[in-house]
Amino acid sequence: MAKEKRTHEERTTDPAAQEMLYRADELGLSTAFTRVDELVPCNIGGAGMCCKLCGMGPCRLTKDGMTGICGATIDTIQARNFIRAIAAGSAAHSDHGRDMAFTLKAVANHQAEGYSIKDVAKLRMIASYYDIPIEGRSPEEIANDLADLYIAQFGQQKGELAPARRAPAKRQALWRDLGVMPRGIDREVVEALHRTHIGDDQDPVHILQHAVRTALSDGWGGSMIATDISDILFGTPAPILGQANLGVLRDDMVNVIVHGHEPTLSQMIVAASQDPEIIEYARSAGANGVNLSGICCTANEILMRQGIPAAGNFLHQELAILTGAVEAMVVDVQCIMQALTDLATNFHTKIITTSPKVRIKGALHIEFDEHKALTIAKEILRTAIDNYKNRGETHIPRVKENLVPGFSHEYINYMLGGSYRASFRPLNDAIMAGRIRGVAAIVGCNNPRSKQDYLHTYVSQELLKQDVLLVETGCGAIASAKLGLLLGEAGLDKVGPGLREVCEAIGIPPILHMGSCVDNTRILTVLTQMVEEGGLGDDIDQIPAVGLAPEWMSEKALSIGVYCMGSGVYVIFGGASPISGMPDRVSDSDLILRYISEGWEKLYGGKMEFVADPDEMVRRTLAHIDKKRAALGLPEYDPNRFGRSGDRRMLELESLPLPERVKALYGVAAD
Ligand code: NFS
Repeated sequence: MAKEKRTHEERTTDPAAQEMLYRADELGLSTAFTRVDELVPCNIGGAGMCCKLCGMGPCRLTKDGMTGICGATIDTIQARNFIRAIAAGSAAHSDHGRDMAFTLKAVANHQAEGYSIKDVAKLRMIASYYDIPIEGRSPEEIANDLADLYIAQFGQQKGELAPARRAPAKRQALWRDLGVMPRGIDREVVEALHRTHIGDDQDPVHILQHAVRTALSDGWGGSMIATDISDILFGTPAPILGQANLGVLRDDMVNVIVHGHEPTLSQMIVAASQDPEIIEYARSAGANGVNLSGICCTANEILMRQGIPAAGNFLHQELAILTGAVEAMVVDVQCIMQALTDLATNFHTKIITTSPKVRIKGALHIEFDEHKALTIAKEILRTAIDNYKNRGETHIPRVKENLVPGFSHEYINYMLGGSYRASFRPLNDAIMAGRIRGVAAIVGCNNPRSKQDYLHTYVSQELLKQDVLLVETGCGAIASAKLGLLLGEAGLDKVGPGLREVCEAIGIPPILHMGSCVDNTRILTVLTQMVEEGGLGDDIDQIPAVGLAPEWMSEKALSIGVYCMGSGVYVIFGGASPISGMPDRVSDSDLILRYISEGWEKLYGGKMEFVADPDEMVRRTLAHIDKKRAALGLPEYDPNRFGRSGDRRMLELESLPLPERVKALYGVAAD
C-alpha cells in the first residue's frame, strides 16, 4: 500500500527545491522526494528486528520472546545490525583518510602532479604531536614521515591508535579502562564483521563495546587523518565568502558539479577550471568559462577553502540535473544516488565516475590517479565543455544565499584572541558567565523521509534563541547556509541576547561552519581544547555541549554519533531509529535503545538517543546543557543579564539626554 502523497511544500522547506520538484512534475520525472512516498519502509527491518546474517533466515522477530533459528535474541540481533552499520560508516570515512595519506606520501616524494604542501605550519604542528623531527627538515621530509605514520594506522595490529593521544588525558584513560582504545583502523572494522558472523559474539553489551571502539577508530583515526591531510595539502580553512543553492548555476557558462567526498580530485578541478587554456577552450565553445559548484561534502571542502559555491546538499543532487544546465556531474565516493544516471538520460548531463572503487551503470568513467591529477582534471573539464553544445532548455531557480564558512579549529582559536593571544579563553569565559548557554553541533544528512532542511533549521533557530552557539558540518551546514544563518547578520537578529553580544564583539555568525563530515573531528579538537583551557571540567563529558543529527540517513552518521558519544557527548538523532523495536513492544525489544542511552551514559558520560520530535530535541538539548552547567557550578542561565552591550547598548545610550549619557558612559556627572 502506497503512503499518502505529500505536497512539494511538505517535502522541502527550500523554495529552490520546491520549484525543481514542480519542474520534475512537468517533465514527468521522479526524484527521491517522490519515490519515498511510493515505498513504505519495512517496519521489521527498519526497527532492526530482522536478521539476515546467514542462509537460515532472514529471521523476522515479530513477537515477544521469539528468537532466530539459531536462537539469537532480539537484543543480539539489534546490536549486530547496529555495529555492522557503524563498521560500514567507519570504513567509508577511514578509507577516504587512507587515500589522503597515500596522496600525502606521493606529494612528499614529488610524485603527485599539481599538488603541493600548502600549510607547512599545520604540517609541523601535526608532526609534533607524534614526535616526528621537525627542525632543519624540509616540509617534504616531514610529510613523508607523517604519511608513513598515518598509513601505518590502518594496518596497525596492536597498541594504540596514534591520533587518540590528542584526546583529553582523562578520556584516554577511560578508553583504556573500558577496553575501547582503538588498536588499528582496519582491525576494528574487520573485527566488527567477524564478531557478527553467524555463531560469534552474541552478548549485545559486548558487541556494543566493540561498536564504540570501531567508531572511535573513525573519529580519532580515519576521519581525523583525512582532515589533517586535507588541511596540509589544500590549506587550513579560514572564513571566506561563499554562496549556496541551485541559483549558483549559470546560464552562460559550462556548469560542472563535483559531488562526493574526497577533496583530492575536486581541488584539482578547481585549479584546472582557472587555467587560461581551459577558460579559452570554454570560450571557443561559446561559453563564458567554466562555473564550478559542489554538492554534499565535496561542496564543503572547496567552499570553505576556495569559496567555490555549493549547489546544494544531499537531496539537491537530482534537482541540479533537472535544471538542464549541468554539463557534467563529477562524482567520486559516497552519497551518490544511483538514480542520477537514469535521470541524466533526459538531459545532456554527463555523470562522470572517477574513483576506482565506484562505478555506476550508465556513467562515463574517467579514472582519477593522484599522480596525474591535473591532466585528468583538465580532461574531465574538456569533456564537460564539449558537452555544452548539447544543452537544451534550462530551468535554473533564481535562489541562492551568501554564507561565510571556514571556521577551522585553528581559526576559532585565532579569532578569539588574534595572533598574539590566540586562545579558547574567551569562549570558555562566555560559557562560564552564561553569555553563551552552551554549545551544540548540528550535523549530518538530508533524509527524504522528513521535510528537507526543516529539522536542521528549526532546531538550529530554536537553539540560537536560547543562546546556544552552534557549530555545523556536512549537509546540515548547507541547510543553514541556504537559509542565511551562516552570516554575521544572523548573529544580530536570530539569537538570544548573550550570544548576540558574543557574535557582535567577535564579528562572527552564530553558526560556525566547520566543514565536511570527516571534519566533525574538528569538533572533537575544539572540545578537547575547551577542556584544556580550563574552567569547564577535565573531560569532554563535563562541557555543556550536545551533538545532533536531525535528518540523518547514512551509516557514516551512525559512526559519527557513536564516536562523539564515546568521546563524552550527548548525541541526539532525529528521524527513525534503526534499533527501535516495534512501537507497541516495549519489553525486550527496547533493551538496546535503553542501553545506548542510560547504559552508555554510566560508562562514557555521553549517550545516544533517537528523538523524532524537533521540540523534544530542543528540550532535551537545553536540559542537558543546564544539567552540565549546574554540575560545573556555573551560574544558572538567565538571558535577562545580557544584551545590553554592543550596537544595542549604543542605540540605548544615544536615546538618553546628554548628561545621562555621559554619566552612563563615564560614570561621572556632566557639568
Ligand atoms: Ni555526511 Fe557528507 Fe551529506 Fe550525510 Fe552524505 S554528504 S559525509 S553522509 S548526506 S551529511
